[in-house]
Amino acid sequence: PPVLRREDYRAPEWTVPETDLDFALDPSATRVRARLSVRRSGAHDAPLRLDGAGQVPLAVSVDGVAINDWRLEGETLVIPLSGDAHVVETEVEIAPDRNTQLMGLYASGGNLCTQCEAEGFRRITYFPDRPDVLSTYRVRMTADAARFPVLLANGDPVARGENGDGTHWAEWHDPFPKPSYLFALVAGKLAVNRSSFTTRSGREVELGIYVRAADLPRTEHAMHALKLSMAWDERVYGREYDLDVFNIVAVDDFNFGAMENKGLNIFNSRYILADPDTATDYDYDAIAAVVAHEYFHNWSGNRVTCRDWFQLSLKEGFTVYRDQGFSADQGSAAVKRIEDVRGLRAAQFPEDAGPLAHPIRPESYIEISNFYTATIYNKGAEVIRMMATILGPEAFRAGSDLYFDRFDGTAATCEDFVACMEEASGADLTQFRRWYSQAGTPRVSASLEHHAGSGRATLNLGQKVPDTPGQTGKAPQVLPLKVRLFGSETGRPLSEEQLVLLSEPSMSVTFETVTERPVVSLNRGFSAPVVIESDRTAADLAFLARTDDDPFARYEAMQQLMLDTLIAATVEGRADHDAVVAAVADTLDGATSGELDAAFVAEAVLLPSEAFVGDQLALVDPDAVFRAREGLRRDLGRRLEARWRQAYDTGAGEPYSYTPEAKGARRLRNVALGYLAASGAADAAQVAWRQFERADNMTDRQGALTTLVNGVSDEREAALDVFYNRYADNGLVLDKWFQTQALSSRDDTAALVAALAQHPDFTLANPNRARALVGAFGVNQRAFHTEGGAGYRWLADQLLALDALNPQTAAKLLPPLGRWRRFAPPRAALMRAELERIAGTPGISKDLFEQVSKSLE
Ligand code: BAL
Ligand code: ZN
Repeated sequence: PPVLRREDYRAPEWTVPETDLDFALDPSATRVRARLSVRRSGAHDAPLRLDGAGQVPLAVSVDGVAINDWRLEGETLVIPLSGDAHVVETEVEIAPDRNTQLMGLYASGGNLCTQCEAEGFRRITYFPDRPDVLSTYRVRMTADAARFPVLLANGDPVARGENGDGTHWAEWHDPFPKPSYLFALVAGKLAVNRSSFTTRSGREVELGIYVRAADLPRTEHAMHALKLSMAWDERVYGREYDLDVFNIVAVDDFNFGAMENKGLNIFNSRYILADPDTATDYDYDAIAAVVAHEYFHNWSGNRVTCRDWFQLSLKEGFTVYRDQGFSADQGSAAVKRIEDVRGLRAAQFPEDAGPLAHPIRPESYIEISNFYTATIYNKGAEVIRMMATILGPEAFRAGSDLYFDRFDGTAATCEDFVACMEEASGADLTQFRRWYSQAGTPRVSASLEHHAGSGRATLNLGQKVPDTPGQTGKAPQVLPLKVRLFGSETGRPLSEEQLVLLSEPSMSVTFETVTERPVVSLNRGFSAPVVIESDRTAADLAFLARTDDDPFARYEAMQQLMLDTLIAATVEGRADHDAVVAAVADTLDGATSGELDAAFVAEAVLLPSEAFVGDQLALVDPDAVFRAREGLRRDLGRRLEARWRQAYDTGAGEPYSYTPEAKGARRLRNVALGYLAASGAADAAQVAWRQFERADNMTDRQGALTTLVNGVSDEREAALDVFYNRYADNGLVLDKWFQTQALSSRDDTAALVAALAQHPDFTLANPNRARALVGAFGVNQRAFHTEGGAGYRWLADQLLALDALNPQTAAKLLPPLGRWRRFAPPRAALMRAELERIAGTPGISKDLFEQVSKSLE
């Protein structure tokens, strides 16, 4: 398959100012008639080229006259045109119910819906399917009135009516020019939760969340989040909604989390449906974040879109940054930051260190679907965050206003965004731009010298950006590092917080009047997405974990202490747990005394994941990492048993409520339960079972199930049965049932997962279900790397089967196999062999081909 390169970008030869679509909807045979007004752009005599995929033209006409001098080049429809402006009409037939890729128009749960980003629109009709061709859309849908009573499309509804033959029709008009990837339609039997929002200029917006009738009671949280998002974007970014209606539809079969189609967001139902009985606190938070994210795209993505797909982070990085800000404002900003950094380290750091590493603005791709990555999204958000940190809030907001103002209604580039930030602030971001072109997680070395006599302390910093595939010998980047000194004797701050811009390979920062031995708090708030290598001792880290006034830095010191301990245990078999036990005890006491909030404490006392520990090692020994981590967990459980029981009992028996305090208490209780079980306490399974049985909410029920599933007990089997039977008709909760088992730390997880793939409720056709079992297994480091390579074989088999249905989802689940270089033989060889088997399978998709071939390079 061809490789597309950023440098090859050319402006479109033809534009399409207006698009009229007419759908005769039917699951097995939908007719699509498209009427495009096209205009020649620039002086050239090139024909009109329209992208298509999977269909053939049934009719083509120009200015109302049928033509037959069109041709197909591959799947591209080429139409010779003599003038500078024409009306081109095409007709095709497509079969939504045979669309298993879930790109274009497809069937889900008896309804019809679309997914067009990035290149799904070409599977619906012939069109210049690229984000820099913006068009206004008028859409008419005709369908069986009984089967598809609801007909929705982008924009505002214009008219609807009956045809007298059992069919009905509806027409929608979207006045905002948009690229084809934002097109959407939905037809089906759906109930609606209606509400409204008045914008700050007094515009009344009708809001609707469409779901299956039975799910209607589970839409309130999403509706609330939507209104909060609309108000937040007005207040924080000055962005107001622009149409008379804003609709959301939830569907069960969806490749992404959700999609920001103009005025008609389509969501994976897992990011809409919630009630206390079926959704965890984590689900509630994720729903609010995704609702906000899609809503915020109305400006950062829709009003200003991307010129080409190499600019994807322009809208995704910025929008993730925006949704993170929204979520931080809804509860504890510190806990939100900790969660985001945990997520970055779990998904993006390994990507940046592996065969699929790419800059946030990639230079090339084979299949753009493979670039909806943690790097584009989450590292992209970190890059925006660094700009905000460097410029300060006022200048950043001025830059964002300028960007929206200048590029409204157009397709822009990352460079346009950075240039607006420069213009509004007067800052020079020339070197900062390297964040867009260089992949890899920078490594920062830090050491602190103190001269007691002069009262001077010197912080020596160095940076190195590691080599990544295709990129070696990189130039230094601009790293904004927030630092502060604390006195190790008094615990007092010895300096203000300072923003250090490390832009050279090395630099020194001097602090005066440092009257006692200082300890440095570094990269506070995770101000730069880097790895810090410092000479701080275990005692220094324990000190910061206890005293730092930045909650993130406090968490970070604790994590580093745990990580150092786990690495020593893994590599040297040295199990000196004293410092960690003391720091965890202190932190738990902070919860008891009320000094620290429970949600923070729950995060702070969690050990780094096995995968993250593995990421620090030259070669990963999954069994040694597991043993080291379990050893520390057991020790923490045993030596602090009384404290865990106390934490567990705090707030026990309180009826469910969804407040930050109640959420924090549930989180800490479930962490405590995990440690209690790790300690080997004789009553742990009974305690978990009691929680499971009495729970009045999913957070507690699933927390108990997770603990039980990690062990061997009668309670485990009983809980799995009860859970399954209770939720047999709720797909989203069954996903949890599969996922919890796939993430289990039991020795026999690989075999249990293989057996679960034979369960009647398992299907690869539903992406959520595939991710719940196959995706979760791939990130269960110990289970996936079970000796002998059975896990590798099983994953490869699943990927090949899934690729035949849904290439996009299959390709996203490949990375665990691609990390073979990080493992010693025989694992590395076994993993490679499976990659080669996939690569050698005839007919694999270009999605999977790209991932597998890069992983083998
Ligand atoms: N644009 C794809 C889904 C999302 O990032 O919102
Ligand atoms: Zn997005």
